[in-house]
Amino acid sequence: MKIDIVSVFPEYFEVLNLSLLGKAQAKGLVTVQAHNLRDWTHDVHHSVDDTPVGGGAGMVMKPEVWSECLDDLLGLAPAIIAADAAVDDAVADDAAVDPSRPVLIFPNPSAPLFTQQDATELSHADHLLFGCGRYEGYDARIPQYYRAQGVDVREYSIGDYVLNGGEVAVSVMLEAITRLMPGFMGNPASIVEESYTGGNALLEHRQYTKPAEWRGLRVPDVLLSGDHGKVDRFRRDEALSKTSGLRPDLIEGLDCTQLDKADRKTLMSLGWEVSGPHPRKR
Ligand code: 6GU
Repeated sequence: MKIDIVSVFPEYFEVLNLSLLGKAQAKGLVTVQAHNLRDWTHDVHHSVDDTPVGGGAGMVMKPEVWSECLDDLLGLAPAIIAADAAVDDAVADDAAVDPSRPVLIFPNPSAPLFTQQDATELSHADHLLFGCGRYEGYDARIPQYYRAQGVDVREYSIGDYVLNGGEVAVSVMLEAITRLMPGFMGNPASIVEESYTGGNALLEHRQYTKPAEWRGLRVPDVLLSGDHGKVDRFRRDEALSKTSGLRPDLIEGLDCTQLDKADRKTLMSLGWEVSGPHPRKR
């Protein structure tokens, strides 16, 4: 997988050379290149932003600088969109990735939330290009234009809070995406078990290691029993009750046909109705 990142703070991404992503780069699994947007400016001040049309606070990133940069990185020639062209402004954030098409991703606090499902989808791409906005954002015509050029353009927020720029969001998304690539993780089974994975996303059960007793606190006896069936049931029930309390929205998204008899019993004891297609709070 080839990953390009465009930012006015490319040094921020030096952290990506550390840890597992650094190892994946050394193994040749991914190449990550961070580019400085200002390298595509022509004025003495290397300016990348301008005041918002229509007024308001802050600055907006200029389309001309971005287009010179993105045309270079995507190997596209400049084009003019016809005045009567139907420009698709839809935010196609959850379509399947076609590995032969580059995916252009803009972090944006006003976009749909980035989820594990998006990370899984994007882990199948051959070329990801991230454009980090700063200040109040970027000119809305940039994603519009590249969509019109046939690029798979996506915009994502990483949560309901505001960051100063897209850099942190890009490093979050990259970590979520790259760890799902085949060959990245030492133990792929740990991905299957973790929270948010698969169609039946639940928060993960609690974990313990040895010693069985530490400072007066004991590991639950069932985990020491050696009875794998009982251990699995205990963990599954804990995942269900934890999710029911902290993230009822995830319980509402479960497919009832995927629940076994014991799951249903546990959910009913937690106050859920499980006779329909999805659980409903009683
Ligand atoms: Cl993707 N960008 C910024 N600037 N702030 C955010 C965000 C993204 N997601 C949540 N907050």
